[in-house]
Amino acid sequence: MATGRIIKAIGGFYSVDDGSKVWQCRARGVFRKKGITPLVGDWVEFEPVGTDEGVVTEVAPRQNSLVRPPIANVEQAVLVFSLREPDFSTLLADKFLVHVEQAGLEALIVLTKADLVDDEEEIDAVRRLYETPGYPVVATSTVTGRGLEEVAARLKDRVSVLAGQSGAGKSSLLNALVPELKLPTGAISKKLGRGRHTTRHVELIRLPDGGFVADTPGFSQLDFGDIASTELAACFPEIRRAAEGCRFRGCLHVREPDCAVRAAADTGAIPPSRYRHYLAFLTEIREREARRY
Ligand SMILES: Nc1nc2c(ncn2[C@@H]2O[C@H](COP(=O)(O)OP(=O)(O)O)[C@@H](O)[C@H]2O)c(=O)[nH]1
Ligand SMILES: [Mg+2]
Ligand SMILES: [Zn+2]
Repeated sequence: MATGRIIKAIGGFYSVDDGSKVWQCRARGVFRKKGITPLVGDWVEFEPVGTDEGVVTEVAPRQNSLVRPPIANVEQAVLVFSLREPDFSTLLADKFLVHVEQAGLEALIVLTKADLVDDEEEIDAVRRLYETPGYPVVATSTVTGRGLEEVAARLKDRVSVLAGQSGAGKSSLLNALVPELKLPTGAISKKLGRGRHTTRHVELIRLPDGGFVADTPGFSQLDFGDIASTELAACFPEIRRAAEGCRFRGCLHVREPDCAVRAAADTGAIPPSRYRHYLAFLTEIREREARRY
């Protein structure tokens, strides 16, 4: 009996990485009966057949699993935002962060294209903004090499999924971390068309220093579809903490009396933009809930 991690799944075939080599496995029929589909990211037991094939016999309990992309045991979301082309948007960043929190993942914010920014203070301001909720921020450039070592260190020995809008620099960043990858970037990747990419299987890419990154972007839909208005505050760590001081348990931190969140936003202890985005997302979610009931 051997153990490993599924790094690729195509049509009932699973590539299982045992730490030193990759085995081509099928899954035992019992999984189908039990309603278990092995996922990329799963830790499994398998029975070797010959020198490089095998049969998956056991799937270890999952820490978590994402639906899109379908991956198990992801630990970290790497949110990739460009500082320029397009400009950094705190609204977009906060939207992604809510989805990361909802999925129960840790977040790492990677700012790309730092070579296009003249004023270093702009980067420091983003770093300070996300210190309050507690998200690490790394400024990078694939042109100058800035920040790449720190990103590699933060990805080491973990399973991460990249997220971020098209053009943010995700493929460029992956190419810089894993040189033999040679993913298409920029104009070339757009020319290849979406169809090819959206129908692709999910695969975990092994990082040179250890750890894996999913090769498909996570959180492609940012519509708050599965977040309830009562759950939103918990997706902002600094609001979640401040809410312990609110007078009412069900406080939504809008206009309720003795709201500790609103008080903290007034003093700046909660960054004003974060509180503003909380209110904007809350409105969006409540409108959806009103339509539904
Ligand atoms: N100046 C500069 N341009 C970059 C950097 N990273 C990516 N780009 C450019 O940004 C565009 C989009 O990059 P790409 O990696 O394809 O983004 P993706 O859509 O998120 O995968 C391409 O034209 C890249 O050459 C960077 O650090 N500095
Ligand atoms: Mg890309
Ligand atoms: Zn409150």
